[in-house]
Amino acid sequence: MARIDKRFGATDGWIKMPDGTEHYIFGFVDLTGVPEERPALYRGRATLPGPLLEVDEGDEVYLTLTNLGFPGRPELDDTHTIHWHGFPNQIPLWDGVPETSISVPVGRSFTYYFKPADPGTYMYHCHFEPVEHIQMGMLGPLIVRPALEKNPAFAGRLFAYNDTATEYQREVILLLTELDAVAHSRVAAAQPYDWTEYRPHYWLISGRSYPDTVKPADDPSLPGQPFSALIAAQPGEKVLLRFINLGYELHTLQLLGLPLRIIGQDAKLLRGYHGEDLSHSATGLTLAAGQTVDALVTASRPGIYPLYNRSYHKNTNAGLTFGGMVTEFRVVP
Ligand SMILES: [Cu+2]
Repeated sequence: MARIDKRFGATDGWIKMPDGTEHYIFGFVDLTGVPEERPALYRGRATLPGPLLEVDEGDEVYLTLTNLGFPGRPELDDTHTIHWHGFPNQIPLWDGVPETSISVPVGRSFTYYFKPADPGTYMYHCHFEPVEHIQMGMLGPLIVRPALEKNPAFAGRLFAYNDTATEYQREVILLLTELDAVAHSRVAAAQPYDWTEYRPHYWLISGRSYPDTVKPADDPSLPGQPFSALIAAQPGEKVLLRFINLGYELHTLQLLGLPLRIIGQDAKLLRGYHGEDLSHSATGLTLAAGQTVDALVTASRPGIYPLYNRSYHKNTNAGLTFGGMVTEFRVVP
């Protein structure tokens, strides 16, 4: 365990869809290590999703949030927070629910403290006007790595949980959201939007719509969407897929050709009261909004295996071309 000091900025930005359209977002940027005179240079550079927050079980995490304001909406003085969704040990002051703690005004900073006790896959999001701020992009993945990895007997090996049966060689985060282009354009133009009329046009994995999902991380054509959703492995490797649903819809995903072993849900290893192994084999999985699922897949033989949303109307870019919540699992020798 160690002391971890991180700093995120809250600001706005733009993302692109494969059809060439651009969409205004709110979001976070990583300011960790940025000199004190420079954070303002990160205004307008939010990414979707926000930076990966990755810590070890037992770490003492100090996460400072600086509100950089919205260059695209300079009149909007919304405050922001960081809420660690599904974290059971939080003190209300640092839980990020603005009604019961503190939210951060433009130009100010606040430091959150977390001491993670339970490994697994989580998510964080802003909790100020959350219906708007989450859909606008103020969200990101959060991973707590198990203490087992620090055991000298297992040096250099990777585990999802404190159980040797959860060993893997590669991991991919698949963070699911949707995008209502009308809502985003109305927010960009400072117009009201009735969120009960939410109706997505794009379905995203880690901020991207297929075929952009399989482009590499930090692809220069997608500066606001730095995360790749391509799953690439060599034959025989075990791949941990960390599914996170931070959209507002229920999503059912299917992987064709390679069985999934569902080992964890909502940052809990699937074990019964008496330690029974409740992990199970599946061809697909369903995630409600706010849920996470950990699945192990053995890359048993070479090939390209599609991972896609079983609701076929979500396999599209705005209903015009094939795309959407689709990616590829490539097993290459
Ligand atoms: Cu916010």
